[in-house]
Amino acid sequence: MILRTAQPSPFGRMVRLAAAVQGMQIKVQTADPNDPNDDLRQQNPLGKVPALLVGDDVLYDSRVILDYLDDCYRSEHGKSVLFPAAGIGLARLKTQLARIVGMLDAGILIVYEGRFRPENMRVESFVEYQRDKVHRGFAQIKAENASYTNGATPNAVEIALASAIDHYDFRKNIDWRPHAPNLEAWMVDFAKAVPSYAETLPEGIESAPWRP
Ligand SMILES: N[C@@H](CCC(=O)N[C@@H](CS)C(=O)NCC(=O)O)C(=O)O
Repeated sequence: MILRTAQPSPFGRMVRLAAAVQGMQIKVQTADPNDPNDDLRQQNPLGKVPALLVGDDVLYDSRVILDYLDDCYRSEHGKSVLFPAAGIGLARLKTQLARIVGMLDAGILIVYEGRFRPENMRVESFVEYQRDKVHRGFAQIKAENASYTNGATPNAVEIALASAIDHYDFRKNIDWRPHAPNLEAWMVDFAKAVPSYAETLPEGIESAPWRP
C-alpha cells in the first residue's frame, strides 16, 4: 500500500496515525496537489490527498481509507481499534468523524480563500461563514470529549480531533481555544499516550503544552 499525501495535510495525517495505531506499515509517497505534473491527478481526478494505492485500486477520501484500514485490521484480528462499535454506536462514531472532516474541509476553504484569490477579491463573509461551522463543531465537541482515556489506541474520531486541532494551530486560521478550552488537557493526554503523535506533526508547527 502506498499513501499519496502532503506533509501538512490533516487528512493525510489522520491516515498515517490510524495506520500506526493499528501497527500497519504504509509506504508514504509525497504528492503535490498544486503540481499539474504530479501523477496524483491521474490517480485521483479530484487532485486531492490523501489517496491510498492498493494494488490497482486508488482509494479516497480519508474516510474511505480509514474504513478500509479498519476492515483490514478487523479481518486479521477479529476486532476493531478505529471503530470499536456497532449499530447506532458505530453510526454515532461515524457522524462524529463526519463532523470533524467537515470542520477540516471548512478550514481548508479558508486557507484556499487566501491562497487562490487575489487580496482585493477575498470575501470576508465567506471566511466567517466557514469559520462559524468550525466554531459550532468545537462547541459540540467540548461537551463530549471531557478527557482522553484510550491510551495508545485512539479511535478514528480521536485521531481526527488531534489532527484537526494541530492543523488549526499550524495554519493559525481558527482559534479553537475559547470554544473548547478543555481540549488543551485532552491534547496533553493524547500526545503523551500515542507514540506516532510526535512523528506525524506538521513540520514547523509552533510548540504548545502538548507539542515539543
Ligand atoms: N474531504 C477530503 C479532503 C481532502 C483535501 O481537501 N485535501 C487537501 C489537502 S489537505 C487537498 O488535497 N487539496 C487540493 C485541492 O483541493 O485541489 C478527505 O477527507 O480526504
